[in-house]
Amino acid sequence: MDVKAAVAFEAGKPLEVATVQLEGPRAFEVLVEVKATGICHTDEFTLSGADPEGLFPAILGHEGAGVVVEVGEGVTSLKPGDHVIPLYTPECRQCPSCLSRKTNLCTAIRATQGQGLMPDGSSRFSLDGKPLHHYMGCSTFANYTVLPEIALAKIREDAPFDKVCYIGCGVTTGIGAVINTAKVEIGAKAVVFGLGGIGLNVIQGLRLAGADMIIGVDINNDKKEWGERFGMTHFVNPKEIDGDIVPYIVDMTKKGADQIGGADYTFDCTGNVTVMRQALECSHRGWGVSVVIGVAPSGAEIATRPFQLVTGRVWKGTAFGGARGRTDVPKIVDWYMEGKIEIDPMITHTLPLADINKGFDLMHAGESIRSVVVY
Ligand code: NAD
Ligand code: AHE
Ligand code: ZN
Repeated sequence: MDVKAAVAFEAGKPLEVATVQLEGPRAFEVLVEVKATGICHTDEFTLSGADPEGLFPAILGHEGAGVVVEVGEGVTSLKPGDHVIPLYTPECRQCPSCLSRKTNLCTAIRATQGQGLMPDGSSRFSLDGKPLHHYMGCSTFANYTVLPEIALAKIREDAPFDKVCYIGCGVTTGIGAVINTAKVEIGAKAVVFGLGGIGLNVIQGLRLAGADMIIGVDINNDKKEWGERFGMTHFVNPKEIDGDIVPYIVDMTKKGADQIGGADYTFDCTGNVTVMRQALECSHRGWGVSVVIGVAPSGAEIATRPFQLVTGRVWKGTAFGGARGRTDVPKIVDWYMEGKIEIDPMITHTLPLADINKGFDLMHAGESIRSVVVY
């Protein structure tokens, strides 16, 4: 069938909206009509050419929501008409990783997903007979896409697509990093570096978890009001303080008898490896946990003095907030529908597919939190 897609032909070039061809679902695959998709910084990261796994030409997008149109042979858990959220971290419930119960990083289809292909090693998308790569197993910058059954979370039908698409990445990543990865407890002191589409969800996750002190750090002062809107208690612009941010934050967190200082939990939501080091080093001696969420460019590496770890700080990372998509995503949709978490105010811009590049421009300019394309 012919579908409308924003194609990434080359790294560093704007997307081009085109009619491309999509093959129907093969065994254990599902054809989905995408109703809405968010634009995440990771789409920009791959489009920029900084992603070692970036492949071109490709149909990017991994933060969608839509409706099942057709199911391939052998599909048992979904039927036409079901409302779904695509999962770049699938949940097969059978691979050693899923069965370990220690990680959400299902390995069933990761190898082909990283090659921009469906699990059988082929692409469903093409243009003029030449294959186009899938992206993160989702390719939501197209109004129809094909995904493996294990990469779709079935969600309730009254949830608005143009809001819950954000649960496909940003919301789940931010809230999940707090709840699943850091396991933040009531009364904790936390620092969030980077108050964009992910960082603000970390902040609302910290509010949900009952953190006492939530320090937000961003180089853009406009983010102060945004952070406060979701529960941030203190704001720091590293460009506006004297000296290094690490002792500055350690000082801020000193309280009563605890004159060592440092946060119980810190989160990097920037993808900047210098910031990742600062986040680790301003966590508390003996027990501080620092979670890397940001995705760093090809070749970038993190560094710290091993003494930072010897003295009890823990450096962790999280993908998709540690969430098991088919199990957890429908619950997060319920939290949104029940008013336990907020999404609407973070969706600052809604665009038609024809204007998708404006969404990237708004992100570059720091003017959006999330732009959502509605088909
Ligand atoms: P965004 O562009 O919306 O926000 C980034 C924020 O970081 C901006 O507010 C920016 O001003 C701030 N910032 C940049 N440099 C900074 C610095 N040196 N110090 C402090 N603040 C700084 O991006 P986003 O969509 O929120 O994504 C954030 C990061 O998370 C990206 O690297 C993205 O690729 C990554 N990500 C990871 C996962 C995961 O599963 N691990 C999921 C989604 C996104
Ligand atoms: N391909 C990159 C890494 C990109 C990356 O880390 N992706 C995150 C999700 S970001 C969503 O916005 C992720 O889930 N990683 C786990 C995985 O299996 O991809 C690289 O550096 O090679
Ligand atoms: Zn994302």
